[in-house]
Order: sequence, then structure tokens, then C-alpha cells
Amino acid sequence: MGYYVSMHTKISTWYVHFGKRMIRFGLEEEMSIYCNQVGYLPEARKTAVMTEGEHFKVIKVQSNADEPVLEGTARDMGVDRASGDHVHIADFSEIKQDGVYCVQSETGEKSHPFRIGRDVYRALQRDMTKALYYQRCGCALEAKYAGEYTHPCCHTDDAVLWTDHSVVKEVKGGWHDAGDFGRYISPAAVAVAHLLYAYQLFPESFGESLNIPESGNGVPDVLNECRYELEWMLKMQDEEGGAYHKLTAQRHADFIMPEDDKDQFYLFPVSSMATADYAASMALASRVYRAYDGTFADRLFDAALKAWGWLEKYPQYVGFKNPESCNTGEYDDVCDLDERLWAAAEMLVTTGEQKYQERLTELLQEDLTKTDFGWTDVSGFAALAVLTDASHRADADSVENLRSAVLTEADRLVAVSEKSGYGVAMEPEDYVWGSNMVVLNRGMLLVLAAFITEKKEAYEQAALSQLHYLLGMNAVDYSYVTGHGEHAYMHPHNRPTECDGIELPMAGWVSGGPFKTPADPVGIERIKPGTPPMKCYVDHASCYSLNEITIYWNSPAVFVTAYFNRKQA
Ligand code: 9MR
Ligand code: ZN
Repeated sequence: MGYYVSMHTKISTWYVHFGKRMIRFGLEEEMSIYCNQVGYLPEARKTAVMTEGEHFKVIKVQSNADEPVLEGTARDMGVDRASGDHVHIADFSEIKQDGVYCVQSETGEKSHPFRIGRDVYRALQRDMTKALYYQRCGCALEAKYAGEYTHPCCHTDDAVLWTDHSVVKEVKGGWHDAGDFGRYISPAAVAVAHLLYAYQLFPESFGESLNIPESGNGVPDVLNECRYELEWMLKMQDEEGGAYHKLTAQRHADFIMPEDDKDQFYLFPVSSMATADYAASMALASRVYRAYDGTFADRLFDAALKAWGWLEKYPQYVGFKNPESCNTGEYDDVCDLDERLWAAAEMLVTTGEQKYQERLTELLQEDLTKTDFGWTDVSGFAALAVLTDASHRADADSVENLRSAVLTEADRLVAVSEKSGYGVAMEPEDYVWGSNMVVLNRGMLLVLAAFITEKKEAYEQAALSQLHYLLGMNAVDYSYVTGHGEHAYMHPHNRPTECDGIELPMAGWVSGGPFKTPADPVGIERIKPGTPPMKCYVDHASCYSLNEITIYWNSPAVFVTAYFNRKQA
């Protein structure tokens, strides 16, 4: 194992790399050049943001040639509202040759190095997908798949109903939702849907093995991994067809390894939101798995149908609120119409039956966004289902309705992105808890717009800008994906990562990212009032409102990168 030393930020931060491990020391001064630390595709627009100086050079890293590959003047963008920074944009799109480069400003400062190449996002997509394997609950993580991040089997005891402790159920399996050990239906449905659509639309991006227990069984590994979650979801349905809102303990566990958590887990009451998300994701999954395993596809479809039956029986909103004594995730929602819309769309695309078309038509009249892919607002999935359906099962009016919603929002996002000094499709008020999910869901919408239209380039470019932001072209100079980028964040709020005694977190985890009103004690203490939204971030393991990881923050990142990893892209 060799080591090398590199110096990147102003004069004072040194990085020593020992094989995989990197130790950073020295006084960290603020950077003033921000780039996508992972890299850029050869044909794409390539920019870096500078907050000092106007003139820049691009140089090849580790080459003896002192000659810059390019010199230029950065474009003055004025003050960026979300960061408060006065920024200049250095455009080096004309460099297309594979290699490792950095941008140097007139002050002599160098950016982090980045790569230009066709495959710059491949390992990123693989690690972000493999990350879900590390969330597997109810089984041991073995060294041959997990490397050093092993742990014995966790959470194997039966659960009981919250409302009646005498009812005992075996509900083992699934993925831990996040830095906590809970498992929740809406987040699960959404995460699986991001991944299944990514696979369905861009299958050629999923050829690589993830090295998981099922690898080599003839099924793409992304489907193998999702099946682990789906098998658990199949257990989360009650006799009437309703989906239990969540399976968690009463209180979040301390910072302990999963196998040491012996708390009783409870099945919390059915909600209409969870049941509609459940019907939708099960219907979608039944279509995707049909080609590989008809019996499994039938089980998924039966579960979807049963959940649909529940939705018909209970047409009114059935919400969920945490009981007072319970502090695990709530995932409450005040409106279930977007979830019902998504379910109608998936059932229609799966079966072609008229009754689902009627329900879809009815719900499309509601005042819904039709462009979101988060756990609260799933309406964008209805658009995704209908607009990418190769058998064109929805009627022309529904298609037009959804298509125009998608394109209107995509045009708005392109404009927001172009106005932002950092190229991100976010207004200052959009920096909520898990803002990176908003960034990535917007990236998904832009990808969908590119996928269904001729105005491809503008949408693609804006979608890529969201990845650039995530991977370091942002006002805090962090790559928000562990293990990817020279200055990737290091301290996710994730119990195993904090407790396993291993210095580096596993690679491929997307951080929740900046939150304009931090809600955890360390975040509140460290972030001064008045800090611009894009800078409300701390890389600290205690910051659950700024630096947690979740399955549904990784999954949209997989979707976006899979689009750019297509062979013909
Ligand atoms: O991602 C959720 C975010 O949108 C909410 O604002 C926040 C507070 O309700 O909860 C987040 O979800 C957390 C969940 O409740 C429990 N598991 C970890 C999730 C990420 O922080
Ligand atoms: Zn577990």
C-alpha cells in the first residue's frame, strides 16, 4: 500500500492518502473554487464556480507540462441568493480529452482535481446502489460482500401490533430506513420506485455486479437488492389489504450496532398514504419482475390488488400521527390524493383496465403538482408511469395533462438553475431538511423531461448541474457522497458508521445536506443565525437534520446517474 501527499485548498490543508484511507490535516481555509470533484462527461458543459478572481486556467494534474490546457475569463453572475456569494463561472466545456485536471484561479489557488471521461459516474452509481445492501435488516452482513463493514444478524424478533400487543407477527427483513433502524412503508415504496424506474428506463446502466449474495443468479443486481425490500413489504399488509404505516421501536435506539438493538418493534396502524404508496410500488414491481420470476410477479400484483381494494373501501383520508410516547419517524402527510393518483396510474399501466383510467381522470382534476418524487408528494410517479408506458394505456387527455405539467415544471427548473450562481435548481426557501433530496428529485424531473422530448439538451444540462452541485459545486465545497470526490463528507449520521470503529464511512451515501433552519442541537449550535441557506451544513455525525443518510436520498441519485451512464448517452 503506497501513500502520496497532495495539497489542494489554499496553502494549508494537506491530505495523506494511504491506499483507501485519507487523513486530512492542517488548517482548513476556505476554498474559493468549487467544481464537481468526481468529474465531467466529455461532451457535457463543464463549469466551476469561483468566488475570488476572474481569470482562470485549467491544468492537467500530475503531468509535467506546465502549459495550461485552457485559459479563460469567468462570467460574472453577481451575488447568488442562496449562498450570499458573489460568483464567477469558469466554463471549460471545450476540454473533452480524458484526463485528470484542476482549475487554477489568478490568485494561484487550485480546485480539487476532477476527471473528464465517459465513465466518470460509473463507480458512483455502483456504490450508491450497493449502499442499500448495507441497510439490510434481519440478516448478517458477511465480509465477502460487506468488506470490513460486517455485522451479525439484527432485528430478528417478531413484532407486535401497537394497538394490540397480543397480536404477534413475523416481519423480518427490509432495509433500515436511514441512520435509525426503523422501516417505514412510504419511504420504502418511493425508494424502490426510483430504482425500478431507473432500471426499467436505463437497463444498460445496470450491467455491473454489486457483489451481493444474489449476484450471478441471472437477475440484474439492482433488482436483487430491491427484492430484499419488496419481500419485507409483502409482509407489511394486513388482512384487509391495508399497509402498516411503519415498523419501528417506540423510541430511536442509542448509538449502537443494529445487532445490539433489542428493543421491541411495533407495527403501527394502517394509513391511506402508506397503502396507496404500497399499491403503486407493488404494481410497478410486478411489471418489472415479470420477465424474471412470474410467481414473484404474481405475489406482488396480488398485494397491489388487495391494497387497491382497501383504497376503494376507505375512500377518505386515513392519516398517521405518532402516539405521544413515540419519537421514531412519523412520515405524516396531510393529503393522500397524490398517493392515490400514483396508485391509479400504476394499476392502469399494469392492467389497462378502464376503472383505473376513470379514477386517474378523476384525480387528475385535483390541484396536485404531478412533478414530485419525494415521500410526501409522490405525484411525479404518476407522470413517470404514464409518460414512459410503452403500451400507451392511459388516454390522450391524461397523457397531455401529465406531459404539460412535467414540461412546465422542467422549464421552470431550467430557469432557476441558470439563475443560480451554483447552477442548482433551488431557491433559497427550498433548503429544507433533506435538501439534497429536493435537488435530486428535480434532477429526476429534468431527466424525465429530457427522456420524453426533443428539447433534450437544455433539460439534460440542467439535470447534470444538479449532480455537479451534489458532488462539490456548492458553497461549502463538500461532495455530498461519501467516498466520491477529494473533499467528500466523512461523518454521516448513521448508527453503524458511528459504532463500527472503522474510520471511513462506507462509500456511496448521499447526505441530507444543508437545512436553512437546522433542527438538531449540534447544528443549531454551530450554524449562526442568518447563515445563507446553502451554507447551513455541518459534517458532523450528530447532525441528524443536516447529515443523515436515507434510502430515498440515495435512490433518486441512482436514477439520475443511471441516465448519464447509458452507453449511448
Ligand atoms: O426525511 C424526513 C424529512 O423530510 C422530515 O422533515 C424529517 C422530520 O420529520 O424527517 C425525515 O425523516 C427521518 C425519519 O423521520 C426517520 N428516519 C430518518 C429520516 C431522515 O432524517
Ligand atoms: Zn436491523
